[in-house]
Amino acid sequence: MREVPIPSELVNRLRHARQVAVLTGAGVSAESGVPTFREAQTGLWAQYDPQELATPEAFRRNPKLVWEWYAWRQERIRQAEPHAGHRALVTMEQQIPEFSLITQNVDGLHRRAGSHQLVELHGNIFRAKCFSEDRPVENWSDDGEIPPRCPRCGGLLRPDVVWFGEALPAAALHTAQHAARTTEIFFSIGTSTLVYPAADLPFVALGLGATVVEINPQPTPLSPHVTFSLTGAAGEILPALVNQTWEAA
Ligand code: BV8
Repeated sequence: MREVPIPSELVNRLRHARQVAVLTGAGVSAESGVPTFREAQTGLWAQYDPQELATPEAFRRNPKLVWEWYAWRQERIRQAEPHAGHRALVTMEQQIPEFSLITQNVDGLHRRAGSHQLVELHGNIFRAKCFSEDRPVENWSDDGEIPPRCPRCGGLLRPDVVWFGEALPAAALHTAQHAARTTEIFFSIGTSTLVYPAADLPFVALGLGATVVEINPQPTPLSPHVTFSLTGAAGEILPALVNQTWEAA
């Protein structure tokens, strides 16, 4: 497959950069076969709008339905593999002195690919917490009840992800905002730039004079403002970017 040509000015800036921050969204997992948030849900879940299900109100109203939706998503993610785009970000982390990978994705694919400097802004679908205590739960007895119950207080378990209307984990958000304020180059990859406060991060970097690069097959509210707009799939563009910046050096 012909490699996508990367603007030489971007290659030059990336080669000499000390600090790089990357924000990823569901589009980075799309080529691993994990549907994006905006893609229609399939089968049993086609009738539900994710933004309706990913809320505390939905869980209070029907905890079994919400727990089963996440179990279905976990199963799809278990069948997925990180792709060359995820691996290109691992190479970037190895090449850049101060690198931050901030993800909105809850699927854990960056960690499976080998990324370490990772900030999971919206939690992780494979972790559970007690809905009553709002504290993590590692193990619980599987007596068939759905959702399972907290071994400490008997409250219902829920996925350890950030639902709409819920605050992001303070430490993760603080780290992400610091990275956006101090970075030389900010990449916004595979995100519709619609969900706040994550969607604010590229604009913070832009406002402070960072080079902002967007990688997305579609335009987003960020697109008119970026320094470089690479139109296409993360799984194609990221390996080309890494090859032309470091391998070809
Ligand atoms: C909060 C986890 C307040 C759950 C998710 C202004 C300021 C602050 C808040 C708000 C605000 N306005 C509105 C709000 C409320 C809300 C919000 O932003 N709503 C939007 C819809 C307007 N925000 C919140 O509720 C947040 N909480 O603000 O709380 C608060 C503060 C203090 C105290 C109490 C309360 C919480 C938001 C987090 C919600 N949780 N996920 C789960 O997964 O089940 S969000 C979820 O949707 C994902 O995590 C992701 O972040 C988001 C979807 O966004 P994307 O990742 O961008 O994915 P999407 O499908 O939209 O787009 C895919 C993109 O990829 C597309 O652009 C496509 O073109 C591209 N693409 C496709 N294929 C590829 C590709 N790109 C590259 N390569 C490809 N191959």
